[in-house]
Amino acid sequence: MSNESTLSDGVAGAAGTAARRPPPSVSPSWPIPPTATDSPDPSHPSSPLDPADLSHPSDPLDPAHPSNPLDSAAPPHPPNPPTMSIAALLGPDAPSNWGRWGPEDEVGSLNYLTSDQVLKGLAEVVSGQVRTLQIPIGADDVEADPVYPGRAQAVRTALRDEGFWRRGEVPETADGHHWADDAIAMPLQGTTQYDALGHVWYDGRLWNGYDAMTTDGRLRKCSVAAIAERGVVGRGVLIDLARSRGKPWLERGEVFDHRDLLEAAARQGLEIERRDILLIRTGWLEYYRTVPNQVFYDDFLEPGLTYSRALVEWFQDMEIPNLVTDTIAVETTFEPATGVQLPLHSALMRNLGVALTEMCWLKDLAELCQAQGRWSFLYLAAPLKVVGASGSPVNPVVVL
Ligand code: UVW
Repeated sequence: MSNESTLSDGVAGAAGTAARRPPPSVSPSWPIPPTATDSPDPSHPSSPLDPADLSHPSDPLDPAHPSNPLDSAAPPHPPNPPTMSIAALLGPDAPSNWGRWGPEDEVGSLNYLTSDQVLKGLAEVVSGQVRTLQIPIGADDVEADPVYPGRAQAVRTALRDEGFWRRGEVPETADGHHWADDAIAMPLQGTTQYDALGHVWYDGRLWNGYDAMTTDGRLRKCSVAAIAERGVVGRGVLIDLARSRGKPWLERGEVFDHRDLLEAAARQGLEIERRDILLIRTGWLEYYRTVPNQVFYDDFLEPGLTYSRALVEWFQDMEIPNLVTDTIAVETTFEPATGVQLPLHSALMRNLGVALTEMCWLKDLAELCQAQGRWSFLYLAAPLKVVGASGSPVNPVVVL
C-alpha cells in the first residue's frame, strides 16, 4: 500500500470531519486568494518532504479543498459600499512616524520597547504565574481555527507515525527506531499571529515609505522576520472591554475608541502608561466557540476599535508599540461611516508602525488579572523568522 492513499485519507478525514467546523462560505476582496506557489512545493529539490507524502488531492490551499472558503461566493458586505478610498479617509496629513527611526527601519513602533521598557515589564512580575495567548492550530473540534474570510484553515498531515509501520507502509528500520513526523499547510495569518509591517499599504507605499513593489514575490522590506529578529518584550496591560460593558463578548460590529479604553481602564483601577503594549479583550473568540460557523461568518462584521483621527493621535501620543486583541483582524471590519475595510491597519500599522497581533486567547488572562486585582504584566512574544513573509503564527507569553 502506498503512503499516498493513507495520507489522502488522513487529510480528507481531518478536513471533512463533521465535528470540525469549516470556515466560512465567503470570500472577501482582502486577503488575496493564495496561488499555487504559496503551497509547500514537494517537487522543490531542497524540500525535505517526500513528494508522495503530499501528493493528495486535497491540497489545503487549493480553492477546491473542502474546508477552503475560497471556493465560494459572497464577500462580507459592508453595511454600505465604501464612500471613499482609504487615502481619502486618512487624509494627506495623516499622523505618521515615517523616518522617525531612520530610513532603513522595518519594525516601527517596536523601537519604543527599549531596555528600560523591558525592565519595566519585568518589574510587573510578582506572582510568577504564566498564561500563553495562542489559540490551537489545526483543532478538529469546535475550537477549529477561526480565519479571516478568504483564508483556509490549517491542515496538519502525518508523514510518519507508528501506524505506518504497523500497516507495513514503510520498511522496518535497521536499528528499530520509529518516529513521528508531520507537515502543516496554512496561511501564516491563519491563527494567533503578528502582521508584518509590510502586510498592508495604500498609495504604493508601505511603512516608512518603502515602495510597494518591494513586496513583489516576497516582502524584501518590513517582513515579519524583522519583528521576529527583534522580539517583543515590555509592560503589557489588559483592557477588558467586554467586562466593562457587562457582557461575555461584544456584539457583531460593536465599536469603541480610546475614550472607551480609558474609561474601562479606570474602572479596572489601571492607568495606561506611555509605551505600554495594549491588549484588548472583546470576548469575540469566545463567541466564535459558542456558535455554528455559519452564524459567526454570516455578514461577517467583527467588533473592535474604529477609526478616528483622535484615536490615531492618541496611539501616536501614547507611543503604543503593539496592539494585541482577541479578534481576527484587530479592528471592526468596516469603518461605520465610510464602509472602508480595516482602515486602522493602514492608520496604525502602515503610518505609525504599530505592530498588530491578532486572535489572542485573552479569557484566561482576564480571569487571572481579575483574581489578582491587577491588569499589568510582563508580555513577551516572538513570531517565527519566516523570510519575506507578511505574518507569522506566534504564542505570546504573559507573566504576572
Ligand atoms: C487581513 O489582512 C484581512 O487581516 P489580518 O490583519 O487579520 O491579517
